[in-house]
Amino acid sequence: MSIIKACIFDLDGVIVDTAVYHYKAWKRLANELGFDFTEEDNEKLKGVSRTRSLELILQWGGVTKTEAEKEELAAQKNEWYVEMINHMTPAEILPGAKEFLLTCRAAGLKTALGSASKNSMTILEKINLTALFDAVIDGNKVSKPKPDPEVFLKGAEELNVEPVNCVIFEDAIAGVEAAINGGMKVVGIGSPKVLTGANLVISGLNEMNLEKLSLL
Ligand code: B16
Ligand code: MG
Repeated sequence: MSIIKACIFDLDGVIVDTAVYHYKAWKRLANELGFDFTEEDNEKLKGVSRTRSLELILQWGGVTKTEAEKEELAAQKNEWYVEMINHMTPAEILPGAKEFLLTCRAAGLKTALGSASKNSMTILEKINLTALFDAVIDGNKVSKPKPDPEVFLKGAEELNVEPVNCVIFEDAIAGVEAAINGGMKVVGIGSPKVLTGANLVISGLNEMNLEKLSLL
């Protein structure tokens, strides 16, 4: 058991399901390049950075591109993605996420976002949750992708809380590993078969409460 002073949340798959929009935009790009990929393949892109996602997709399609072309393709995908997230509303917040954030804050716990996405601020504003985070660490502030713990360690630092007193909420295996690598507690959101190594696995934040937090 440890004393939890802060909760750090991943965005996609924990607070909102932006994976559907990422999938639509990447699929459109792949289709324009003359190939397709499945929703099952899309699972492998969760929590993975934009650059790395593009590399994986090009590999699946057997397509080779120069660095300059890759930059253009990533920018095109992001343009389509941003068009979609600009239409997001608070109705898209995943069940229990807002309630648990409020519970944490009412209990005096600090809250932060720890996401790979460079679009996190836009999403938080669209879903009207910006005010519930004491710190936002996203793809614009980190150089090393998960499973490197950089994103979460920066979150702990900005909150002025020791890593050992932080719990991370993550849906991707690379994110669970990042939390462990940072010496933090981790609650996996998804399947216990996939998120091995997490201290607790739940299907969504609607299953989380302060009692479960105190038992970590
Ligand atoms: P962007 P998370 C991740 O968000 C997504 O799961 C992943 O699919 C995406 O490629 C990545 O953000 C980068 O997003 O293109 O908006 O910078 O799960 O770390 O909140
Ligand atoms: Mg995620």
